[in-house]
Amino acid sequence: MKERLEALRQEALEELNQVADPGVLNDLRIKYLGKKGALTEILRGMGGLSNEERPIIGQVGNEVRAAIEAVIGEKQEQFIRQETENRLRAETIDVTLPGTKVSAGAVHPLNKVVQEIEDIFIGMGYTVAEGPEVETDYYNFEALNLPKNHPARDMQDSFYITDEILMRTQTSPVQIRTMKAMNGKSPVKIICPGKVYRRDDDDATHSFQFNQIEGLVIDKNIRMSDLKGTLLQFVQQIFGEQTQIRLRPSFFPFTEPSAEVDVTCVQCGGHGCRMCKQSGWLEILGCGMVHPRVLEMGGYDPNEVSGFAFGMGVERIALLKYGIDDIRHFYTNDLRFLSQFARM
Ligand code: 2NL
Repeated sequence: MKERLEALRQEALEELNQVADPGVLNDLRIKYLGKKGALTEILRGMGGLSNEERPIIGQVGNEVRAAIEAVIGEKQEQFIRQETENRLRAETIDVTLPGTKVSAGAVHPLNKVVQEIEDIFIGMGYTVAEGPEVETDYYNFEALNLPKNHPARDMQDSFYITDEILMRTQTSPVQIRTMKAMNGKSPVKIICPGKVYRRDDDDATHSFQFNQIEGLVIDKNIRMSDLKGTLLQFVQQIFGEQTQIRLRPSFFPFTEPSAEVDVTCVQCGGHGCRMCKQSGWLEILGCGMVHPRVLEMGGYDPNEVSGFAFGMGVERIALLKYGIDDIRHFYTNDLRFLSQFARM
């Protein structure tokens, strides 16, 4: 029996030493040490041994078991080490490789200027108001003191959808809507940014669709000097505090009196250069005191309150601010152009 045990130890150790797979190792463990394994099988014969022989054979049996278990334990540890090593090797990353470039978008320069203008007026207590781009003839013209057949309606050829519905030609209808919604309450202090539409042939300075910002203030005792002070504040914030303004008499059907506003040239500061055609001045917006008939149509009593209004083209402000020579750059989405504004 002792010989059988020694032979089993020999056979088991030889076989175990060749194992290269954890699954096979487990099979061998069952084969030699399992409940129905070879070792148990041999030891089952111990019942027929004498009292002297039994402890000796029992000890040999335990030694054989211990020897086999030791080899299995070693093998198991070796497999775990091997597996960890393999995994680490597979997961190795080269931290010196260059990363993947992520290209981030940026706010469009036109929207940037809109946001900047909004911020300036919000800082002066204004609220931003928006409204529909498809308008009725009434809100776009009639309520602005431009009755049908008024010659000024030819000033801006419009995109009509029906006889009564058109693409708005300015953001003023938003202001009329706001006035009506206020039910005669004052003060009104709003700016209205948005897209407007005119039947122009596109060129370096014209587009059939462009962005406008209009402003409207209504309250008791609003005077032309309030308008002038507000505009001076505005231009000094957007173009720099050295900027000055001048008002030239003009005409709009919805304001009386009306004025055109020039700023000292952003390029030469007023000395005269190519940009300002040697005049030292650049026209940037139109404005005036709200016409009494417009106040009335908006639900206000012109004997109680007065107001001022102004309107500017965002593209023109952006052209001047950034020294761009063609508004078509704003619409063609060339990244070589747009990316220049990403970090400004
Ligand atoms: C320009 C001139 C202007 C207004 C817009 C306005 C609006 C209401 C009442 C009175 Cl509700 N006026 N808007 C006034 C003067 C000029 O725009 O050249 N825009 C590009």
